[in-house]
Amino acid sequence: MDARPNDLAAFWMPFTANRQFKAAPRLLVAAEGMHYTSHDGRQVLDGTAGLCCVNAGHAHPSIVDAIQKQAKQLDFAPTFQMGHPLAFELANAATAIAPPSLNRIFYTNSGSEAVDTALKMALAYHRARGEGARTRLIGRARGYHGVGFGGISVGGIAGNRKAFGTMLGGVDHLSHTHAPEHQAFTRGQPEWGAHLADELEKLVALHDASTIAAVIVEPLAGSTGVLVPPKGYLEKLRAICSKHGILLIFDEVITGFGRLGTAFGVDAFGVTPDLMTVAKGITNGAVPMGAVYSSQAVHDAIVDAGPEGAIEFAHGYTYSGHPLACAAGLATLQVYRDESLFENAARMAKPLEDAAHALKGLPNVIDVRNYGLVGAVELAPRDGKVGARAYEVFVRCYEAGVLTRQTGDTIAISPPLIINEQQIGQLFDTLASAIKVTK
Ligand code: PXG
Repeated sequence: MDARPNDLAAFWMPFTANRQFKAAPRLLVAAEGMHYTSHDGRQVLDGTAGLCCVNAGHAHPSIVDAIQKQAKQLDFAPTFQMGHPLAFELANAATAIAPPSLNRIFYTNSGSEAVDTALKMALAYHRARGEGARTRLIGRARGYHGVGFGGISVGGIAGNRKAFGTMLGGVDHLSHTHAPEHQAFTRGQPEWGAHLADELEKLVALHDASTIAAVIVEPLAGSTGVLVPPKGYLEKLRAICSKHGILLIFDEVITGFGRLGTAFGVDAFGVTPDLMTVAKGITNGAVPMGAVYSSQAVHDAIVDAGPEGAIEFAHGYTYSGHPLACAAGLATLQVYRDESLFENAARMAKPLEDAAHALKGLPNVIDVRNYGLVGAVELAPRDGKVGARAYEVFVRCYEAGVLTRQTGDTIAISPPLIINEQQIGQLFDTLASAIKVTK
């Protein structure tokens, strides 16, 4: 057998410049609290909570303990026509911290699966109510909803769509809300842009409401480079959806579980959707899990339809409600509560805002955006080489002991919710130094 332990060729890496990475790899070998350990033995401050998922910090003892115990107790149990107690317990605990109207939850294994599940729920809901012509789905430019065919269809990032053919038919998009000429260097929510939600009325006029199933947006767009919703924008979307019987889906895969200083974006912005997708922070990233929160109205319309004894919603995954994920999820929610981590995120939001906006005036910095524990510093792109400047800044930060995320020419920051002011200082000082020396 050819084991090739140090050969990097076989692993085809996701969302990675494979050739570039394998020429100069960055490997993480351990993690605890706010830090990773790199393969060359350095401590690296985690400015991104892994990929926005390790909200309670790495290797939290009670989460580790819960997973270990569960692996021994019940490694796997089906949730198709069977059940196990933890799946119900987590459903109760997870709905208890959500808006009261979102009191049903369906498990998936990732954010992408949660999105595709929510889109299918929307279609099934209208069909069950005798409005089966409502099949059109509306997303938004620059939206990121994972990588399933449903998610890339409603998503709005060209690079994630262009190689994959025609995707789902019957999809339309709203404009994104980013307008630097009106909003650059805004702290928190921009004043300008609520009117962009009126585009939904135009799409209703074009297609007729009777053909539209749902609108899906991230309350705060993450992957595209942190776009904070303009004041009044989400409220308008909600009102237009309600007026026309269109379901509103919030994709809270990043914004859920404390990222914005509240349990969900719903709480931060005071707007409640009919369906809400989550993942990442639900288990602190320790075991893969995603979920869709549903209103009782959507649930009941589907589940109460059809004959007794028939499967109402022909959808699910082998690992929906996996025991290890449920154990991790229950322990994670307990840690969030016991350690008041959403409150700490809210407390640290202002220091993060101040530290981020202090970078205004550095070379090539064209915008700074922030909300809760999410920050973004956008750099001017180099001629013909979008992303190259920010990539160099990202590598410099990593070499100087701070992990950031690069998306296009934006450096995004989304640290674990346990971060303190001194670590926020280290993070942004390192970022500032990297920006200063990057031509
Ligand atoms: N919806 C949203 C809003 C997301 O941010 C997904 C769906 C897909 O989740 P899965 O679990 O299928 O990857 C995401 C994922 C980043 C970053 O640094 C964000 C994501 C993934 C990787 C990196 O911004 N979001």
